[in-house]
Amino acid sequence: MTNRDIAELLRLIADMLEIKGEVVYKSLAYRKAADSIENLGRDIAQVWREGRLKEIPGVGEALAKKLDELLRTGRLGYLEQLQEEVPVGVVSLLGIPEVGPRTAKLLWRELGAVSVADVERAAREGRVQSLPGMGARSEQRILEGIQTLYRRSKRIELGVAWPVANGLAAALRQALRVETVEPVGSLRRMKDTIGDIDLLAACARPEQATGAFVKLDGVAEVLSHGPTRASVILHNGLQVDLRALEPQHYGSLLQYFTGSKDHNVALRALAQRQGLSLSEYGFKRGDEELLCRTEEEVYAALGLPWIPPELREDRGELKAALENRLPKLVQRSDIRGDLHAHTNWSDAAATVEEMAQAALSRGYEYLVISDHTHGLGVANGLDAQRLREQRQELEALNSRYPGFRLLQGAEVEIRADGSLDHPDDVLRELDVVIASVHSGLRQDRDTITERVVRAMRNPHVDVLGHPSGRLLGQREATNLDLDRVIEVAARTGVILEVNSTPNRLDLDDVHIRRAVEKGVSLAINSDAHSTDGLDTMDYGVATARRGWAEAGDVVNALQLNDLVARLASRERRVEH
Ligand code: DGT
Ligand code: CA
Ligand code: CA
Ligand code: ZN
Repeated sequence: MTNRDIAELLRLIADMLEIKGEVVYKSLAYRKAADSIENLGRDIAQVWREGRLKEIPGVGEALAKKLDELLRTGRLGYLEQLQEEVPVGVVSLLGIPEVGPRTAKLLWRELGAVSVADVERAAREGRVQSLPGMGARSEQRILEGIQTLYRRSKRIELGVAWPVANGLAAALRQALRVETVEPVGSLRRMKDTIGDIDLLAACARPEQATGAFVKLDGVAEVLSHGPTRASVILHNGLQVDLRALEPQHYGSLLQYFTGSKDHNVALRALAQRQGLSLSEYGFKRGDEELLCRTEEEVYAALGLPWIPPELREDRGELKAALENRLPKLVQRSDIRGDLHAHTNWSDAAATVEEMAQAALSRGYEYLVISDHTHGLGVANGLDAQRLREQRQELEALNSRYPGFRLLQGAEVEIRADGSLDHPDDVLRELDVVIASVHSGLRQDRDTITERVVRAMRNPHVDVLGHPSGRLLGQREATNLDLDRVIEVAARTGVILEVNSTPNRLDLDDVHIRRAVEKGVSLAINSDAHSTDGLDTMDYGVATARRGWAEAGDVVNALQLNDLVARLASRERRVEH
């Protein structure tokens, strides 16, 4: 058990004591001990082995006995006894702003509420206002508190959290005049959604970092503030945790707080097999301590190469590292162009020329203009005649920008029966055909899978756009059988898109990995609807990296000529 695990257990006990209505100093004592264990600066298991638990501030005789039981057996009789009296669900009511221990107890005893949902239902039915000491106003405040809680507990998109976290990190670097402030946790692993933002800072006086952090612009509420850690809520509702420490531990802490938890558990087990104990503070072999200033040193101590954060999900990365066959992940700098961008020919604002200039300024060699087709009901979808007109504009621009090439594509709707929105003789004229599903998303598994597979068998279809159709936080993926799609893509040479729009990130990391294993090509596309939209490419590249993709798996890492040849070869491979 880590210091943090134990601190959380002690806080749980404190919450339960408060709900039971025990004298206040008891729960305060548990909270104080939790704080000092968390800020100990050493692995508590080590302190325990040295028989020095009672030297921890706030830990007396009784608590030392409980900690000993916990560290020895992994269980705590006292907690189990409390849990028989107070259901854990009642503790979760404390998460509602406006609900303290007294109210939680009332809601539980009088209404039988053991979850936030129970309280919400009771409040909506007007059953809360009639409780002793409550009224219509307090009932309303509880309902509002529940909405705030739901907003806070919702995972947020990587694309929303990333700029916020980097802005905070930059502000903190400036305030402290130190270089080492970094996002860690799921954000550093570039997960598609983020529970909360974690930052890590190294400086000689950690309390200066936490002090500056809670005063940053954008902080709405300080949840906790100690010498080495602090948590705040920003005005936009995001929670941010900061850990600060002295530079000599930085590598170990960076590794620990990057996670994932599962990766760390596996890494600790590997260390143990080598006779080393690994904690957030460094390694130990017997009494000998090994501090790591850099993350490379942490992995090197176990005979491993450094593992990119995107791979740290305990999905085989340690085995691959041990066998020296980690993938050489695709990088942003490998990307030579974008195969999916919209213009004011259909539903976006920018002109073709503005998009071309934006692509050029990002160092691209090519850009595919892929506006929507006419059948989609999207404002201004292109018919065959307008596609020909657009082609002329692209060619005129191509002659003005040597060394850069606009290609003509279209994002063609896959109709409910799997036919496409344009006939073959129109599709044949296009450089790149992206086929996507935007309507009829609720078809059953067989129907939608056959529909998409039929479209993939059309020899003119090059790319399957945002295959799963998910919209993060908004809409689940369709019933499409992605494993079958991956199989068909492997056979037919259809390229699967990694759509980089932050609320899509579709394919996701798991399916990218399966596609890569089957030799399927990917196109990492922004699906930009504005010039700035091209920059979402970063999130798509990160997602592809989480799926173990290398540059060789990605068609828009190809030079223009090779890309054109790859697209041409596709028609010859199709089964009929
Ligand atoms: P999230 O916030 O849900 O998107 O996911 P993470 O991975 O950012 O998780 P978070 O914020 O709870 O913790 C950040 C990192 O700290 C996590 O990736 C690994 C480490 N960590 C956190 N809690 C624990 C724990 O209870 N045990 C262990 N071993 N590591 C933890
Ligand atoms: Ca986090
Ligand atoms: Ca966190
Ligand atoms: Zn699109």
